[in-house]
Amino acid sequence: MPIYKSICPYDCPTTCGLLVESDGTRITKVKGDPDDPICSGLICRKMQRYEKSIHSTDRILTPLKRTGQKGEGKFEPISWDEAVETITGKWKQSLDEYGPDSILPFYYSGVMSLIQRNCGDALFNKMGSCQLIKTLCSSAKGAGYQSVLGGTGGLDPRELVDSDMYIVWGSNMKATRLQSMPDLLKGRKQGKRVVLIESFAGEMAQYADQVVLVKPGTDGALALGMMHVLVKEGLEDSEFLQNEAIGYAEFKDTLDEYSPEWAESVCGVSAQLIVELAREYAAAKAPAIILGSGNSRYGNGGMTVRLITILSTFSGAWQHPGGGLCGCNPGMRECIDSTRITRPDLRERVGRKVNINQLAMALKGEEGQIPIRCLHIYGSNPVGSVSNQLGIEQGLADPDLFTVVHERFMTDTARYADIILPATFSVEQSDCYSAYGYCSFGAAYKIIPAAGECKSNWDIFCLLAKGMGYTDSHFQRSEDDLVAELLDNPMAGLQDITSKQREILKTGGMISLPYADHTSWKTPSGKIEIINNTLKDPVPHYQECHGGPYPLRLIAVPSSETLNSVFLEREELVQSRGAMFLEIHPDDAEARSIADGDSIVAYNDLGEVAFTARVTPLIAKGAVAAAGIFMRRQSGNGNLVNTLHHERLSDMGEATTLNDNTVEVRI
Ligand SMILES: Nc1nc2c(c(=O)[nH]1)N[C@H]1C(S)=C(S)[C@@H](COP(=O)(O)OP(=O)(O)OC[C@H]3O[C@@H](n4cnc5c(=O)[nH]c(N)nc54)[C@H](O)[C@@H]3O)O[C@H]1N2
Ligand SMILES: Nc1nc2c(c(=O)[nH]1)N[C@H]1C(S)=C(S)[C@@H](COP(=O)(O)OP(=O)(O)OC[C@H]3O[C@@H](n4cnc5c(=O)[nH]c(N)nc54)[C@H](O)[C@@H]3O)O[C@H]1N2
Ligand code: SF4
Ligand SMILES: [Mo]
Repeated sequence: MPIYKSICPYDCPTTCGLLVESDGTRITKVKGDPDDPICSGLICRKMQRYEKSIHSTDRILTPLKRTGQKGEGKFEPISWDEAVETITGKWKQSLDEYGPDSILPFYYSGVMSLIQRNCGDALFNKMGSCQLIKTLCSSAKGAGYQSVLGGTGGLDPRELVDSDMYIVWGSNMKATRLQSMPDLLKGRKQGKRVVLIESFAGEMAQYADQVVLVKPGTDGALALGMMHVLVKEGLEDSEFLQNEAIGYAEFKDTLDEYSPEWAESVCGVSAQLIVELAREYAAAKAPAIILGSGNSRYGNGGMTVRLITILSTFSGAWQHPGGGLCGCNPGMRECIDSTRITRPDLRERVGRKVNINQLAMALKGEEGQIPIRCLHIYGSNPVGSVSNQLGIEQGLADPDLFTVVHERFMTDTARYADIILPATFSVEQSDCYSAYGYCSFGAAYKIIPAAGECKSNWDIFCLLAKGMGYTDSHFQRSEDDLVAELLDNPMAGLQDITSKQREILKTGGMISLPYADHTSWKTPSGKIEIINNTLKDPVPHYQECHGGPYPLRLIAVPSSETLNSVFLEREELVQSRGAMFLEIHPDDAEARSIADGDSIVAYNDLGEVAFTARVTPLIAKGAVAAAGIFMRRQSGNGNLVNTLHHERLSDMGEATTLNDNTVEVRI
């Protein structure tokens, strides 16, 4: 059976290369590509049976029109002609009656390949519609890091082989950074220490020499406490900081107030442990902090990441191979010109800005504001993934709202659509891929024809553009033409690649790109910016998260079995993930007479969610954690964890604060 190169399209830092076996109409087998420069053939369990998803009998195969109530999930098949006519008819009417700000495009990370993810922008730019601020994931992390190191590339995980100590700071690497686990395990065998700083250490505790449990949203206090110790004991690399950083002297003076005892009172980690951790960190020559995104999803998330980034410079670790910070911005140079996909030049007016985390608020609208009349969702399942589930459902149920969803499966969001358009899988389309966690880039081409009447996002937007009467040549090309154009007009990141690598991109596969230079500071000043005068708070300091009035801090973490709403069609993965669990510390459980396995309810001012209690000492006291996104039908009362999430934003990056909510729990 012929074997083709392909690439994993999902929202995961690795963007693994795949070998896909196909008879020309069906995919029969999928495995990791051993020649892939990143994963070397190691892929997660989810993608090892990718063909089960592609050929699932639950797939939506034709355009559908709603026949029941919104949310009920009753639809009937219609032709593409009818679908396009209905949608463009509604858009034209809305443009005439209310103007372009009544139309909201909504997408996020269902598909991460570059054309299929971003191609709707060109059409909505042409239309002049609302503009979505896409900050559902880790924008606070990016903003915090950049405020100190600008565009300086962080460590590529492949550089971790040279580190001599690992601080895994809020990352469930086994679930979300699988390809770095072998290096971590090997390093540990060689005697390199692994310290895990977590609010919920469930899956990673077994791989760490030391587990430090921190109260959610307080890592900034821990970082400040450690820097206090470094300075007090003269363990910081003051020569490096004086030469390479701006504001070191001024910041150093402020550290006096952040004693380990103060830090203990904020983050719950004992002062003694903070002192030991700081000494251990300073004693290592090339320690790597492997930073997840969890602790950035707070009202103080930008500041937290800023402080951790500053800590990473304090012992001069960046000067040594393997030392520094991993998890932020490894590939620093653009590979392709994304404006060839998004076409900002087609936009003639600035549209109303809508933050993705505030969908419920936008649909509700305000007095005097133009109402959102048309919502176009693709590559996203906001009912499960965006804050304030009940508010979003209320908005989607509005009879005056016309909703289109491009989907592969009947998600809880698709159930509210007026029209559903059937979407393709990665093997049924062509595209370019850029890994966000590594220095790598790839291209993969269509292997099998689309199932049923499914179409790629690109093809759908071209059809809709035609239906709108837009004659721009952009909308008349195939996605293969666009892939070729992008590769023929490379940006700086691809300019030095070899002819062999160029050939790989033309035929399909991932290529490795050079690591960043970690000591050439790509900041406006050319230095590490400990003090940054462009910020509201030039001098970094401790900042509280949003918090709330309820006694337990709720965090919503990724599940290792699924990936956000992707793979919910896979019975074997859903089964092994199990019920909707809420992890709770034994002391907090006992105080509420909760036993392991009890049915419990978590609640706050936004609503109530039914969970099964899992009592574990691996979660910080005063915290509860819910892993994974579920379907409404899998939940005891139809409510998912994001029912309990407010729509508040982070301090930097206008990002989600989905970990920054409080609840009470009862039997
Ligand atoms: N299997 C799987 N893989 C995935 C995903 C998935 O859902 N499943 N999601 C994908 C996506 S979209 C992304 S963005 C990445 C996810 O990337 P991350 O968000 O980095 O996810 P995790 O690796 O689970 O790390 C987050 C960790 O932060 C911890 N945490 C939460 N709050 C705090 C805090 O205040 N302090 C500290 N120290 N820790 C805290 C949580 O307990 C959790 O273990 O992974 C991607 N890969
Ligand atoms: N409770 C909780 N909430 C979370 C998270 C969490 O861990 N827990 N994680 C947060 C994070 S980090 C992120 S990034 C967001 C992700 O949130 P979203 O971007 O909403 O991602 P998903 O929930 O996975 O929904 C993606 C949908 O896209 C569809 N899809 C996949 N490929 C294609 C395609 O080619 N075309 C089209 N049209 N559709 C496609 C999939 O079937 C899926 O239903 O969720 C956030 N919300
Ligand atoms: S989900 Fe992540 S680990 Fe799994 S194959 Fe895709 S990129 Fe690799
Ligand atoms: Mo994400």
